[in-house]
Amino acid sequence: MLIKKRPSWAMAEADATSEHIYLNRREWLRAAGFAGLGLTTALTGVGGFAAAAVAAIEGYPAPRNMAYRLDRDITPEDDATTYTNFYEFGSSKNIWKRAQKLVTDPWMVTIDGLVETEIQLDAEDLIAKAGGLEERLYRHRCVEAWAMAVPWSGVPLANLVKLAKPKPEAKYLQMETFLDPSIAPGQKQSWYPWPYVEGLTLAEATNELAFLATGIYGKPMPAQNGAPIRLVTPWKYGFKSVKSITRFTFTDKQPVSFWEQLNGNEYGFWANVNPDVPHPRWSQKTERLLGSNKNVRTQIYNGYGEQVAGLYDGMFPNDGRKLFH
Ligand SMILES: Nc1nc2c(c(=O)[nH]1)N[C@H]1C(S)=C(S)[C@@H](COP(=O)(O)O)O[C@H]1N2
Ligand SMILES: [Mo]
Repeated sequence: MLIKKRPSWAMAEADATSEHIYLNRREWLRAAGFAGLGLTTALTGVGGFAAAAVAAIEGYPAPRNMAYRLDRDITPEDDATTYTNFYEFGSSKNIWKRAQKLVTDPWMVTIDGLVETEIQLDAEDLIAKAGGLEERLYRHRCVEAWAMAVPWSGVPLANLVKLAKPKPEAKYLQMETFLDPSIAPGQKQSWYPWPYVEGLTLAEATNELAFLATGIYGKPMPAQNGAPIRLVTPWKYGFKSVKSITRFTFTDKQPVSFWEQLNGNEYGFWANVNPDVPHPRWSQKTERLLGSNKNVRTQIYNGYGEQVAGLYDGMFPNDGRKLFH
């Protein structure tokens, strides 16, 4: 999970934006008080680790992990925070004002299912225990063929998996959004299978790219982008990146996601980005960049094949499309 080398799509040192703190991985581990410790050691040594992590989580902007950079400009903040998909607040892109009703502090999170001990804790404690914040630049590709590139702050999802101590039978991690129709008008629309649910295999959840984001653009996450914690899986279509998570359930059954329940022919479990597998109703060859509205070619696994292609070796040899629709 730690970074070995710069992936092929990452650019040289001086790209991306200016105002953020640039630290390499070793420097930020030192800044977070982990110098000389493997992360595993840090996670198990609860006392000293917790203190260091709390100190690290306090400051936005979080130190940028330079292993995750971009080959394109960062999307203007205004575009990424006002053009959002959050069906709990309505099916249009323009729900950001309505989403401000979401109260995200305190925010109780449950970790349950096939784990050694089920736990409930506040999102803040969870993030502190999961290692403190870092910032990563990731591309994001919605299945609707728009795309953005944003700086997320958060922790690797693998750290939560480690904390949760899943039992050997656990094969999947299911994640669930809050359910409260009194603040989220979309949830009064009973034809949707609320709450929003998504899932990953444990191999995917512990891949280095899978990220639990708590912030964006160097600040705490705005409600409309999925405060206080949301998933980010940049090699998959955006709908996998479930927002405002309240429950992480370890299970031996493949989760059936919100969109899969609604229309399994269009939105499958895997949903890996592939320009050569069209959505049943439109092409996935290109994507429109929020902000500039330029169209660029879509890349397999959204350009993250080096990190994730190995997860899928030998699966569906006669029907590779299953991984991508
Ligand atoms: N709970 C929840 N999570 C969600 C959605 C949603 O409607 N509800 N929309 C998904 C879709 S389709 C996309 S593209 C991304 C959008 O993230 P953004 O609005 O922060 O760009 O969130 C995903 N996570
Ligand atoms: Mo999406």
